[in-house]
Amino acid sequence: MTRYIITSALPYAEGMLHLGNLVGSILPADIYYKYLKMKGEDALYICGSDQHGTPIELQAIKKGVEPRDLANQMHEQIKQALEKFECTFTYYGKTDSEANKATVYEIFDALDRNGYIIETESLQAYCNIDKRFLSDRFVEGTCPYCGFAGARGDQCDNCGHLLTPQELKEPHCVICGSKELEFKKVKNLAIDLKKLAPKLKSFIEERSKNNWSKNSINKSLSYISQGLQAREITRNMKWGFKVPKKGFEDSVFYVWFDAPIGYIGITREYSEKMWKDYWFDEKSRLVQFMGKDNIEFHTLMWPGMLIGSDLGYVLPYTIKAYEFLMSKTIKFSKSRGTGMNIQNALDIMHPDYWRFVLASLIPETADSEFSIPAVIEIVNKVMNDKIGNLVHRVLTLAKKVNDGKWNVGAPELDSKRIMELVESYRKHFENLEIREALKDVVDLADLGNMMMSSYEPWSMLKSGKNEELNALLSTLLSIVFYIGVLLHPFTPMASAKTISYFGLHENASFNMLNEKHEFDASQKIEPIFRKMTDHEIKKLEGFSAGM
Ligand code: B3M
Ligand code: ZN
Repeated sequence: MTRYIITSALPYAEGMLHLGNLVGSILPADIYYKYLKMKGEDALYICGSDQHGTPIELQAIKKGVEPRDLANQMHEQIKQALEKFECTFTYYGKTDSEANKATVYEIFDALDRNGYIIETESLQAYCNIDKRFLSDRFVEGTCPYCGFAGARGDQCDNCGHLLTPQELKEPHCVICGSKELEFKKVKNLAIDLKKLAPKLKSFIEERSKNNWSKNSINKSLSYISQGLQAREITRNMKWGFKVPKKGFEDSVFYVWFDAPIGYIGITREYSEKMWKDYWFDEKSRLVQFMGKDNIEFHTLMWPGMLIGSDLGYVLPYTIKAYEFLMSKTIKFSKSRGTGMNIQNALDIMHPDYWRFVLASLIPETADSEFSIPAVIEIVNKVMNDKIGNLVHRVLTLAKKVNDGKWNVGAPELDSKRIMELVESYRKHFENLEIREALKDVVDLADLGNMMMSSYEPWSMLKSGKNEELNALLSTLLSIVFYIGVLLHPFTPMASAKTISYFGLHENASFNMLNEKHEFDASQKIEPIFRKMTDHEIKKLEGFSAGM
């Protein structure tokens, strides 16, 4: 049986996540993982906190605490919030663990042994006011490629180009704002991506057939054709894993070296016993979800590390990168720590609602716009009017007719159109088109609603057309049952509630579709979704941009 390792980009443990972090990697990964489990696949969902890096060190300095304490504390908060969001990680670990450290050292040693680690001499920014070296992210300036004024020293958020601080025009220190920067010579270790380029090129050409998002293929190939350069993997900082090499005792590994290895380290932390079964099986499918700003690290640097180490780790099978969720009307920014974060979102509505809303807005191929009217529309018109009402009306009617005795779940009896939609849902999931898969569920509800309005079961009941009514209701009940099962990856609670009316009290699975289930008429029929209340809308509006 094929083993799956599903990962989503590891969020920095520097602040509470916002909805963009969720929609751009964790949520689609979680939805896909739930789908795989519904199919009965052998899958792990691995995520966790990216705890190293300078933003955390800096925050700790400002607060006068140890970076490790701060990162662990944030880790707990983020983990809890994500669990409340009904994310079912196999394990949500952290990069600052002994298991990860051991893995980082093994991979580093192997890379060094195999001749892929080279020494570089470069200039590092030193702030004469703060009297410290500044990591790339702590230098900002104007991007030499697109002219964007707020470009960071590692990457331009506007055009996506990777940068070095020296390339920036008008560089300044982010801590104190001064331009009193000096670039001093420092020694670092780098991974020789230039030497790895031919292997990386074939890796991308071959593996990208497995449903990679277009942006990840295009970006990676374009970087390769521009010519890869050695990429530094050490930093002149204190917070991080110490570099185990003579002459580098004062350096730590660069956060982007130990963070992707964290996927392995976290699995190893989860289970010493089975991590190797997944990571060293060449048939394992490593499916990685991330935002588009993380592409290059995952398609070049990370596979470069794995290929160069030659230790037998499985390489990424699918790289799925998303565009961004934007909002003109609602504030959310993690780096600035303002606006609505996922904790705030949970204070407004049950996670099922957010999961559905966000899944409808997953920026699959272009940035998508998140707005207050869009949220209200999806909850009221789609979740409540289309799905919730249908489920409620059909179940209520089923209780009244036939003494509430019904059997559902025999596909041979169901209409072609229903089965087509279920097939389309599976196909979309197999192609990682998650937003489209949700649309299939909505289409199924549309089908049910159309049958309701064209055949009017209530008037059949009044006029005593029992046979027709029974046939109609039996199909409608099937539709409701399928909706209940297929909703599971998106809205686990509404799914559980819906299938509980058919006597099922475990997570939905595709197997359930092949068996007959008796309708449980003893339960009180309650709505699975409802409209947003004025109070909820008011709370949401509290996060309007400009407030
Ligand atoms: N922490 C960046 C981010 O949170 C980074 C991802 C690491 S994935 C190995 O967007
Ligand atoms: Zn400064």
